[in-house]
Amino acid sequence: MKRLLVIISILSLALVTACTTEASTRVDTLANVSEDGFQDISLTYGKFGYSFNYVLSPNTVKVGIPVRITGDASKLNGCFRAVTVPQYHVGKIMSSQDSTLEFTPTETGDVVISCTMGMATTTLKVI
Ligand SMILES: [Cu+2]
Repeated sequence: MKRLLVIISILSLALVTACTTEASTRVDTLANVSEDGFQDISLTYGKFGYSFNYVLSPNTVKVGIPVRITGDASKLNGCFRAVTVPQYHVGKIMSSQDSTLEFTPTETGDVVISCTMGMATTTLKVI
């Protein structure tokens, strides 16, 4: 019984570490503005500990300039393809024919990007 408790506490500690590592190792990378006036962001996914989540590259944009998110439809599977940006009321099921989402951030802060079921979720930083 005591051994079980020890195992459980080690496991939960590992989980907490895995979750905090992602946030604390985030490095902000600012998007360039393309010739047609968009801040281009690519969206794919990566493995964090035992779970998968979205990865944005770059992950930071400037307020007031249109943002274009392009999903990697060849890698996104299942509900991870159903990408939404609730704050700006846009969403799309990414496919090889159509894998872009556009919106213009109107305020600074973190914009949540998630799949419709909320299993994958990340933030785009607006400065
Ligand atoms: Cu989902």
